[in-house]
Amino acid sequence: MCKDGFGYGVGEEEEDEEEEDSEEDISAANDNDQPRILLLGLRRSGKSSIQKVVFHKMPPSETLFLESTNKIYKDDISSSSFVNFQIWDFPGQVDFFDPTFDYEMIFRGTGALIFVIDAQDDYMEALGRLHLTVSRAYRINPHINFEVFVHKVDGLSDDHKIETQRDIHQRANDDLMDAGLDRLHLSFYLTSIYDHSIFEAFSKVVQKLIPQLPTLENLLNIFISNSGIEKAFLFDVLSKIYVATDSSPVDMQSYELCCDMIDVVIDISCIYGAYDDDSLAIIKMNNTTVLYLKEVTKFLALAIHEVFELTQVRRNCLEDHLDSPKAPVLNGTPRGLV
Ligand SMILES: Nc1nc2c(ncn2[C@@H]2O[C@H](COP(=O)(O)OP(=O)(O)OP(=O)(O)O)[C@@H](O)[C@H]2O)c(=O)[nH]1
Ligand SMILES: [Mg+2]
Repeated sequence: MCKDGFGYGVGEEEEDEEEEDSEEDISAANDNDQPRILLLGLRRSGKSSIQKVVFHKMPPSETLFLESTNKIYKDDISSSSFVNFQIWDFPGQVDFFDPTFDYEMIFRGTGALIFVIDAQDDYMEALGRLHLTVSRAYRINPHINFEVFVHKVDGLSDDHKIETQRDIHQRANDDLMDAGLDRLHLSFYLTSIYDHSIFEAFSKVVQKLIPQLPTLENLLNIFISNSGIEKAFLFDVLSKIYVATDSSPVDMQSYELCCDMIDVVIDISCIYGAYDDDSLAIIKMNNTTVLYLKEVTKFLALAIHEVFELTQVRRNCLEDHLDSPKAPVLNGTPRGLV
């Protein structure tokens, strides 16, 4: 198990706990220093759906049957994922004055706070809650990354999406200015569990928590410039979060193709054998697009989007690059870089 994966704390192995009682659990959780990502927002905004779809491969349509969360649900994903952190899914309408929740302790160990707003609903109440939540958390820990998911945008037209994000952005920042919290920075994302936008947004949230990101980006830049390929992603296989990519702009289509490829490879591995150190897959889409997936560690894979025809010569050349000692990140665990 890759217990010493990325993250700014190395956690102890924890038992896979399902639901837990707040007071006791929170103090226990504070005993380890795994970075924490909190999911907060009003009831039915989509927090549990996000956590289930991204980290537990739940099909989006099944989230219709999720019950309302009534206790903090802590999900330690480090045993099945490269990235070493916990996701805490909160009940909607948390009461900051409830003495059983020690928010001071919770926010102190938090790396990112994701506030989910249902964009298909009236968001005025959510904005009030967002302000209360982030201002309280910021006073306790100003180093938290504050992320706002303008969620369920699948039901909105493109124009409506942009306008909703702009309006939420404007109102939330006005509220912060009025409260003298102009140094509190909020990042906004348009998300839906019905497409890849939720994985993209989560990737960006997670990347901010990876101190080695510039090194990884640099290595991927060197890799693509030496091999002449279009785009390379380093993926956390379980969640399809990309831990790093080269610095050329991310085109959603390349990302989606690489995500779909991971699904295909994992499905085939499940049927015909384990996904292991030597796993390698090449999918030729048409004459100009080739996808290439190379296992790096048990939890990490390098996905490459190639827009030239992959001849045998070119394939040998790519494989040489992948095995080159000049590309340690692609040729063993990136932990050696830390
Ligand atoms: N259209 C759409 N519906 C979504 C999306 N995400 C979640 N939902 C639906 O929103 C409803 C509420 O989802 P939950 O994940 O239970 O919401 P929650 O924020 O965890 O709610 P509480 O636990 O009560 O706080 C479910 O019916 C989901 O199917 C989305 O991206 N688009
Ligand atoms: Mg929930």
